[in-house]
Amino acid sequence: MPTDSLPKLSMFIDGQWVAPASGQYLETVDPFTAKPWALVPRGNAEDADRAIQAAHRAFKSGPWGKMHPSLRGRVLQKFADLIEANADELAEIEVRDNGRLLAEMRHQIRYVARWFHYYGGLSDKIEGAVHPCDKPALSYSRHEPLGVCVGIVPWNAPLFLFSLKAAPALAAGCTLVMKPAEYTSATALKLMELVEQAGFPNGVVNVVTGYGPEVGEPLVTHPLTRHVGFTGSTKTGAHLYSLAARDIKRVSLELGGKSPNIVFDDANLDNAVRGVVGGIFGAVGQTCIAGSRLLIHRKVHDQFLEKLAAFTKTAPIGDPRHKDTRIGPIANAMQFEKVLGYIDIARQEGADLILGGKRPDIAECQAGYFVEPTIFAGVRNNMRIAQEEVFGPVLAAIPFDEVEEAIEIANDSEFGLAAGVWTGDMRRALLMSERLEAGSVWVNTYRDVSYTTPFGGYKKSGIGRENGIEGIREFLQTKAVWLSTAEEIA
Ligand code: TXE
Repeated sequence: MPTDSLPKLSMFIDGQWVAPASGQYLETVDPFTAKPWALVPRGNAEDADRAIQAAHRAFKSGPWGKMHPSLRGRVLQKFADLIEANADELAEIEVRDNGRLLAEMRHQIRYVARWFHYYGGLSDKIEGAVHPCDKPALSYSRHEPLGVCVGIVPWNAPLFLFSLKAAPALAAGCTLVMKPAEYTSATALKLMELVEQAGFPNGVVNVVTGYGPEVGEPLVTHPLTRHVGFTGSTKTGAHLYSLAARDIKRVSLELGGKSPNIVFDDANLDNAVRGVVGGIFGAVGQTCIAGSRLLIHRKVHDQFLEKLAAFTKTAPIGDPRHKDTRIGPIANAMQFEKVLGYIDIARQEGADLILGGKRPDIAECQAGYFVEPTIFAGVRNNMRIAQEEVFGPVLAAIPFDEVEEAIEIANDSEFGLAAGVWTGDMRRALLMSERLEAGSVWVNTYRDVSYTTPFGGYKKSGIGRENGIEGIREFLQTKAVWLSTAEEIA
């Protein structure tokens, strides 16, 4: 039973702070201490309906849909300024909820503001077209907002993923109902204080909280919902896709990955080590783009693994609030158990554990959900550890001899979110970037994402693109208009 002494948070619907219809709350837990620190409203279908109705009213009869895009853009940019000004406080809350490093979150939340600056600037630059017409008519097209959009986001980067969905949807003129993950709802709710200050009309941005099937699913199936933007597991994404299909709703899905990071023998190995470590141990491996498969050219295989293990060992593990910490806890108990389970699976499959593989023997890491950075060598690409998303600090190293072999292994995955290539040969870099089946390919770098650059998956990693100009198109629909110039209709 949730402890009543903890602070109770409220949902934000139609510009009001509201309690859940159920009267029930969930505990949200600090993964460093494994102790609850706040109570989050346990929303249900009734709350979902209130939020969708509010967003629908705001779209249909409120000022948002009719506001000139330049003015909408100004609200978004004011919101961006407020996020920047409050970044430290938001970062503290984010860390308390999901255990990410405080220094990293302070930086990430300032960066999040740029999504609202960028899309605020883009809102009045969406232009239609006049078409060369083969009839006696003027035909032109205009881009119109879809209407009520639902955003369902996970716990690994709560505010960042919230913003990737919210900024383009709002800039397009849509209204929003967001549902953060049940483990990490506090920052999305805190952000609503800034929504109030920025001057969004009531109902334009709403946040409901609680479990996916209880409050998320009714948002997806609601007849007034026009778009579902989801980031999370492929399993839940596929389920929501099928629900949205019943009413032909638009979806964008940003799902799992098993991204290869490919190191050739002509690479700058020191840079590659840093890129591989950042790619899999950054955010303790809890990123959709984690470079969780390491493909190493056999000529440098042993040398590279030695360097990699030596560098990884220097990363301090511990309190995510401490400025020197590089490896914090896993975000929640469910994920902690899952990661340890995959380490067992890899051992049973016969992979060779060369680093980590357990909870660290460090006093301050005994309460929280810590797992050491873990490296398995001798992995074959058909092992589960090479095919399934672990979403934790577990790297699977696979040797290769030829370029074609590296491409074949890299593409032998149901996922296709990202890939990294480390080489000194630009012709090879170009060849690889053409042949790799991935929505993002990084050459001599890894994990770069920007508001300017489209991001999304091939294969089971998703549908649609976030960020950049492509990102706003997800929230627009095109209307063709024909004006006859004929004097007489035949
Ligand atoms: O994910 P879910 P979970 C992967 C990762 C992780 C696994 C499970 O491998 O171990 O998924 O994590 C909401 N209707 N990723 O269980 O279920 C849920 O409340 C509507 C990768 O957390 O996908 C949360 O807000 N909503 C990923 C969101 O979906 C539903 C990031 C994500 O939850 C719902 C996270 C339903 N029926 C996990 N069921 C990435 N690629 O970034 C759940 N939700």
